[in-house]
Amino acid sequence: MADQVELFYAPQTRATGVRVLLEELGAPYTLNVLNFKLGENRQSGFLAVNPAGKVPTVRFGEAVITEQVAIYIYLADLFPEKGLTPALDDPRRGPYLRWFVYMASCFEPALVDRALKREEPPRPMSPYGSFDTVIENMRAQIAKGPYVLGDRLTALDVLWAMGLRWGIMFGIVPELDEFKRYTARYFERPAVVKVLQEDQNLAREQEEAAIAAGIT
Ligand SMILES: N[C@@H](CCC(=O)N[C@@H](CS)C(=O)NCC(=O)O)C(=O)O
Repeated sequence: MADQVELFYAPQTRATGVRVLLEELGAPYTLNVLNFKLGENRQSGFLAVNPAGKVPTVRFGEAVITEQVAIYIYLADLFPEKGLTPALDDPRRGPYLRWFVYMASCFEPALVDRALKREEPPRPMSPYGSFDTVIENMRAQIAKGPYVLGDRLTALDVLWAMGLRWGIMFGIVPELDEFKRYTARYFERPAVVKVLQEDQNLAREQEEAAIAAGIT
């Protein structure tokens, strides 16, 4: 078995949250940083790993894992002793999976439709119901707090704190008090502070490399 998780990475993307999770887990990892501005995610080397050309992508031994939700679940399970995942027989396991999948199957599609000003699909056909329902479901769950699963910090909180923060920053998710309190509390954690700081440096370096290559 490999001893390092390899994370294909670009700063200020969904991969940022995965790196925060790796820090939270104290996992040994290497970053394989791609500069989107230089099109490095569209080059054959990376496309052979993930034909979608997207990050986060993780390689661990022979296993390649794409889709951020799958990656979070996989990594938290890989290091169960860190306590960020409920065990298979823990009653919280079901809700844990529920709120992970809700990100990919409801929250993100609802946000994309809203961001692109697309009409919501008719309710019976919509995978997420309505944008307002998605926001209210998350608000109500987070209001129970202090974490998504109540009194226990899990890998879910990395995903949701990052997702809600980005959604608010882009003006798509409403700035509800519950979301602001929740994300502010999570963003004080050393793992997030460290990764966001390093992301700023990486983003600057990538911008400079693009300018040097004549791409603006
Ligand atoms: N369904 C994927 C989406 C990943 C995704 O869209 N990643 C963006 C960065 S946040 C990306 O790699 N964009 C580059 C591109 O598509 O060219 C997931 O959940 O991980």
